[in-house]
Amino acid sequence: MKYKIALAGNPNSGKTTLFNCLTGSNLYVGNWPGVTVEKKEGNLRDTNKDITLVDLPGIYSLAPYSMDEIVSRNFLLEERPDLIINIIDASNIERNLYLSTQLMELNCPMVGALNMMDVVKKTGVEIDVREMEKIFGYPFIEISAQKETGIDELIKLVEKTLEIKKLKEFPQIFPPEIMTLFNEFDELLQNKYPEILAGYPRLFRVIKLIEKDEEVLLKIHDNSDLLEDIAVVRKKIEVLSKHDVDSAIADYRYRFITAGISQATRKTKENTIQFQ
Ligand code: GDP
Ligand code: K
Ligand code: MG
Repeated sequence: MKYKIALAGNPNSGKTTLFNCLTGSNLYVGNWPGVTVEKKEGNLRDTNKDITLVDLPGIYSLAPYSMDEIVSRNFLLEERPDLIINIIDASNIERNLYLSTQLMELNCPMVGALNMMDVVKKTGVEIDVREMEKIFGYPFIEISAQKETGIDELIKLVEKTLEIKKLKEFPQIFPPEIMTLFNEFDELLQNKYPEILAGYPRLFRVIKLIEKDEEVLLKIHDNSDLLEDIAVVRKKIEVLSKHDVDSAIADYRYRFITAGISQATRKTKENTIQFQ
């Protein structure tokens, strides 16, 4: 069995440093097809399994605004990796988890690597990784890519997560009344437009259509019936949230993250070191 896994995270989260820790010398460097964005692949070290690790360009979201975002997102949607290692700069945990809430919609097994823990520990912040798993629905591990701590444990966690056949249901990020709208729209898509973005993860497809994501709109070719159906859901979300759709969806994600973080972290001592 050959596995392909992806390393995804924000720019500056330590992706390159971690990639080098996890692979070693057997490295392939090239470009992503059609674009001059660097593509790096290597074999995961210290495992009996045949696991290729692909380093994705650093991104803040799965919105298609930059070439890096398009490359990362196309890889995740089209190549369907067996697992995502989501690297998170834990010294900037709330902002980094924003991408995580989007990755959670791809229906792919995931492991959260909380990086920069050497920095976090000095500030007296403790993160309860078991609690994080309960809240976010996938396992986390604390690492420092720079100090090379937690790397062996991360590799073990990746192996273990790959062996789990059935994907856990990720928790609901959005409140029940919004989830109801998403589910209704999902049903409508399946009944009325079964060919539209077939094969996309369902929740991802629903949200990207509702957001009128540029890349997704290109794929629906001005289907005016569908655009009308989208307008109807957008209106309902605006009424419920009292915001425009894009800020409402972003806002729900941040609320979910903020609540989760306050539950899973605690401060054990006063700040002795100021950073950022
Ligand atoms: P990338 O942009 O995600 O590829 O991030 P890099 O791997 O280039 O890392 C960004 C910066 O963070 C570099 O200066 C790294 O040396 C540093 N860095 C990476 N991991 C850690 C870590 O665990 N602890 C600390 N203190 N610095 C780190
Ligand atoms: K940095
Ligand atoms: Mg890098």
